Amino acid sequence: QEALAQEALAQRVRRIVDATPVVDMHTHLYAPALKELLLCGADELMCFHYLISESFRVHRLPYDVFWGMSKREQAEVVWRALFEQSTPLSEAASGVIEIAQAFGMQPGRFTLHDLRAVLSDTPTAAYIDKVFQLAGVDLVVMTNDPFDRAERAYWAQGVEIDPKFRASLRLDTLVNQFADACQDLQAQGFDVAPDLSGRTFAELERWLESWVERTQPVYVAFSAADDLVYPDDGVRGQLLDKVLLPVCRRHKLPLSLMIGARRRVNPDLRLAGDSVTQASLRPVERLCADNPDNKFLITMLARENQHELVVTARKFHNLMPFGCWWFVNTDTLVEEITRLRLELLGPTFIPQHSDARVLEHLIYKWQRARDVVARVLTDKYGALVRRGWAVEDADIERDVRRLFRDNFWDFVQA
Ligand code: RAT
Ligand code: ZN
Repeated sequence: QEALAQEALAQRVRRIVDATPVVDMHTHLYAPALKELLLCGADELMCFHYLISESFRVHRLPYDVFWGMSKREQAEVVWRALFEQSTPLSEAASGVIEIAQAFGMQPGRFTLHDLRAVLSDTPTAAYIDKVFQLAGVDLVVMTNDPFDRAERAYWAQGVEIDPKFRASLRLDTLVNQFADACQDLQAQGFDVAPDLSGRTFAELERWLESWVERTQPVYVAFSAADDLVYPDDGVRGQLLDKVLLPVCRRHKLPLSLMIGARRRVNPDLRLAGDSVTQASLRPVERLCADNPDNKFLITMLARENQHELVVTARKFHNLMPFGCWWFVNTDTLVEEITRLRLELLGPTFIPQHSDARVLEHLIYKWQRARDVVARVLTDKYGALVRRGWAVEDADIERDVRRLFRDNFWDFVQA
């Protein structure tokens, strides 16, 4: 009897989770107006840096040999290593199988050639719509870097952005490599100095305001390793206090911090060469406490930081934990983190973002996120029912909408 009731509950939850469209609040996808920056198709999928790093453990090619190949050849090397010489068991490799299945590939075995045939390597409007629909996503947030020349050129032309794509301003170069940022800004005619003297702060504000105006972002972001300090009278602290936080306050924009990425631990792997580190939550605590009129979206890369992040969110309502990022975006850890968050915060967090770099990633990343969220919610609702609390479909709908979209939008608009 009880098993039957639990099964019926599981089906109700699954139906609602599947039917609720997602707002994907952090991706590396670009609106089609930004042309070649929007990646899709089989070869791009194979050249995803998560798969590249896994493939090196199998093919063991010298780095320069691999990087000297064309994208098509690299894709073939990765395919051979991970799908022919190995069973695609990892999170990223098995994701490719889910994408193929969503596109109607015959179950069984398929080749890279077959995959190239079912996926498109041109992101036409119809193809984008199809992928969004298969993924159950209706809006994605891009990661827009004002220091990326290719991207900057498009924004300078005054491109028209498809409303399914919203911008976020990613300021890693400004905050983490200020000397480089300064050179670039000087070349663009801003009167800034690496020692922050003279008109630097006013000019940085003018620059940031122009990007807010141009891109209409939903938040401003940067990533850090374990070196974030706050309060901080160094360069980063002053940039925060005198430029980023005031501009965010003025436009009611959250500041998103992605903490725990130790960059270029193996530079030979390029994008795939970054690693993880635990970080202190003290600076986040002080940021939230000292800047009550700012809002902070926080994700952390280390598994060890997840509990402390959730506890910090209990203390500060201007902190919104989001996503299970990169190395914690695995079936096991997403489940653990989602349970932890639900048990300590109720449905007041953002369980996942996709971090999609290739359009079709949306499909498997959200399929996986839905699987876990449905599993955890079914378990928690089942316990409530057994304890004598009725759970209606309308309750489930409200909770899932919050988790997949409203918590983000309400926070952005607050
Ligand atoms: O997960 C990733 O794709 C990483 O390469 C990073 O880009 C990370 O998500 C980031 O936004 O820094
Ligand atoms: Zn990312």
